Amino acid sequence: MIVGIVGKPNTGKSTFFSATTLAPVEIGSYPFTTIKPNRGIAYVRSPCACKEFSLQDNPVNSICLDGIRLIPVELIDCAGLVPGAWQGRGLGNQFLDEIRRADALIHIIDASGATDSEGKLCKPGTHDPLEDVDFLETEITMWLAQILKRDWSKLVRTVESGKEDLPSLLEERLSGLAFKRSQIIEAARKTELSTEKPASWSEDDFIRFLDMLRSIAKPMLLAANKIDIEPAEENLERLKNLDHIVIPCCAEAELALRRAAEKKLIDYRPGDCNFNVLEPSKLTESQTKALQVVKEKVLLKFGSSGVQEAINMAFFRLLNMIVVYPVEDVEHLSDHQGRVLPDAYIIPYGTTARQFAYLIHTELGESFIYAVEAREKKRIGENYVLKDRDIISIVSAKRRI
Ligand SMILES: Nc1nc2c(ncn2[C@@H]2O[C@H](COP(=O)(O)OP(=O)(O)OP(=O)(O)O)[C@@H](O)[C@H]2O)c(=O)[nH]1
Ligand SMILES: [Mg+2]
Repeated sequence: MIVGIVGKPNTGKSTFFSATTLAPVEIGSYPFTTIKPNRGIAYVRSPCACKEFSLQDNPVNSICLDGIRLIPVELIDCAGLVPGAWQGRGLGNQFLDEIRRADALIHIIDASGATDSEGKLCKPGTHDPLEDVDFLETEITMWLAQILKRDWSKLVRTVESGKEDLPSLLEERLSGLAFKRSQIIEAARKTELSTEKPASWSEDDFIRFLDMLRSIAKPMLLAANKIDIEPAEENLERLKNLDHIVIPCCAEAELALRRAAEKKLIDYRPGDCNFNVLEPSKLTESQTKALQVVKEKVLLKFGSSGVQEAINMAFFRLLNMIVVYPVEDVEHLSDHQGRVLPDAYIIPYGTTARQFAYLIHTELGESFIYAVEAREKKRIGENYVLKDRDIISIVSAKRRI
């Protein structure tokens, strides 16, 4: 699963991306700093099972920092999108193409209203960030409409002649966008449109359907960035009235904290609500001051910089994913080499024990016999639906993991 970082230019997308991936990407206070998308690895944060069992773990596919498990996930930092992009304005369709592969979107908003609709700097508070929410959604929907419009009447004729059904045709036509048949059916159901009679859809119905499909297949949350600049807090309250998850965010603060932690100047883990200065003598006066401002204006006020929370929300809430630990030995929670809780997988909720076995290794899925849930030491069958933070051992005809 991949999450796209999207929004109009100059809102802090690359700052957000860099803060979470620690990738050195270009950041600038002007529109279209990013032209080619950046791809990178960020981490979701989950309480590690090692703490619950008072064990010293040996993480392999993920990281454990003092009982907090950080599990790698993929992010794309997209180029900025301006109104009319679907008609080719700004970087136009190139941007829209980048979100094809994204399963969910984090919309970075300049909550301080210090950038206009094209991303040019303006006096804080002069642009209304609520407009940006509407515009981005419209752009994506209109882009979809444009893709489909070209051969819509042909699709309609094929459906009405009874040769093929609309969900299958649309899934095929939109395959590059990773839309699932079930999502297409859900969008039609929620908009009360008949997939058997698309000829009866008005132009308005067509757009309503695509707008619903977009919200189902590319779910989005809002990161109210630049929360450190007045009047972002006021706008945050207004953004919360919209029908979205909204997270106050200061990407710049997170970037400064992560960089200071990397240099071992402070003790800080992504998502923490505070930090400790480790080596006060190594900090310059202005660094100390800047960190103090971050602490007072962001961390203590909002509980975190919001960056990690946005990543977690995107994977755990928008994409409904869970964390599962595969082990071999349910007594010691270790693998065949004796490594304790080596791996943590992030997988969609609804995954069964057998499907999980397939995810680890095809052979393990094929020769699956049963699994054991480590907390209760209970035997579970192939259709057991895994829960968040389950620790399971899979017993197969060939080997045990
Ligand atoms: N005050 C403040 N400034 C921020 C914050 N996040 C980013 N910025 C600044 O906003 C400007 C734009 O940052 P970028 O990360 O390049 O923005 P972008 O959205 O990637 O821009 P494009 O690539 O042009 O679309 C830079 O000057 C950043 O330092 C924040 O949380 N607070
Ligand atoms: Mg950028």
